[in-house]
Amino acid sequence: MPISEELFERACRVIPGGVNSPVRAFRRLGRAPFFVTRAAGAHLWDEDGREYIDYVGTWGPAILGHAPECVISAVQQMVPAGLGYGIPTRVEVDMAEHLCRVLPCMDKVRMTNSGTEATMSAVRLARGFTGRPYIIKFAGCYHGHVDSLLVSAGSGALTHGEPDSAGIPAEFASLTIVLPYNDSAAVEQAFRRYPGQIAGVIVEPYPGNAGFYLPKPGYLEQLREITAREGAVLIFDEVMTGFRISPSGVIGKTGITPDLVTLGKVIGGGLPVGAFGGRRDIMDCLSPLGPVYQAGTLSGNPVAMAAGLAQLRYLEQHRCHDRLESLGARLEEGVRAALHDLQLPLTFKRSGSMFCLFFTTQDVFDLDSAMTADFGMFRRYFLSMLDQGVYVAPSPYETGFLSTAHTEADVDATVQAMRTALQAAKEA
Ligand code: KE4
Repeated sequence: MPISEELFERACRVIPGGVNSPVRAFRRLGRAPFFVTRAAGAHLWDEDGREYIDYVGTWGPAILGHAPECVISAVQQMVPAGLGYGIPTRVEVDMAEHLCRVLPCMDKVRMTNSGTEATMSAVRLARGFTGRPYIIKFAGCYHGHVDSLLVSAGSGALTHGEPDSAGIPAEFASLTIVLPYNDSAAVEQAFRRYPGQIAGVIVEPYPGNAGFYLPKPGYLEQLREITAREGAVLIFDEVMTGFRISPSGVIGKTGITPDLVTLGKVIGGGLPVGAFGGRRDIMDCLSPLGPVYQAGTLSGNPVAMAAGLAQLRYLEQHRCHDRLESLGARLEEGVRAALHDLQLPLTFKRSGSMFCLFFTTQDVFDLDSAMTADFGMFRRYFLSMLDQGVYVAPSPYETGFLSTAHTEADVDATVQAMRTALQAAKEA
């Protein structure tokens, strides 16, 4: 028996589903997940010695590839001084100043230990700042496993058919208004229906948890205009897109300024980090200054800060986003040529280093259109890619990520593998 399968059997006896996060389980793919032993650059190695080109990248953090030298050495320098103190440190100030400099909408920022903590805190802050009860989110957008936001959620919840998790009382969910993404009329209607009662709107500005797709022209601008007019807090959840879509995320790419932004993944360099920040008048409602309580034993952990800051500084100093765009364009060109040659008009979406191949011929711009994808075809494609040594996200409702560690040879080999995998998926 392969070592990964042995490990998975052991894992399933002591960890629910054998995994510490559901989307890792390969549940609907008909095989056990592989267990990784080592990762470097754009490549992974599993317990059975197999090597993979990696397009999951720890679900986003590995923008420089795995174990980049700049992050490793920053951690090695920090660790001898201690692993954490629960006392303020210089590196937390350095991180906060970096984030506030790069993201002009961020007057102040608070660190957390995950994206979930960041979105949970941002939503509580919006309610505390406005004194209003309701929050708008969008179907298919995933903001972590926050009770009030696990309603029509994406990512693993969608993959496993639990977009509305058990364990969340209807009373909690009743204060969450779920609307279709890319439909500003629906947002206008919600504000007419709940005048003066909506605390905020939280949105993945470029959604990456029902596959990856993009806002229609003007949509984000309309969200900004409506929330400003209505006095509601606009929260951009850039946990996935922050520092990836551009040097300053979707905010930098679009020039739209939300009131709050949530971050994670890239800003931790691979270690557990999240953050939320924005307008001073809103952020100053947080304890110990104001009445909105939020806390975390390991928030701003110096080792995690050192890792994240090293990655952010490297990104800024080495114009990495030009490289990511160049690799992304090469991948897109190869994919579109393959789809053309195979007479498979499947939908492909990309922005920079984020991309998704949808197993549908319909255009994709919201959850309903993303759900027209054929899961069986995806499964055959995924298994063939894995057999060929290419690891793409084990769900059609996730985003693919390139890193600066991917090479042209990696991309070309991936496109070649896709041709084989698509042929297999098509013929079954
Ligand atoms: P975490 O709590 O998983 O650090 O972050 C939650 C989160 C918040 N907002 C957005 C836009 C996110 O994409 C996420 C987490 N992303 C998923 C991948 N689609 C994490 C993977 C997992 O759940 O294992």
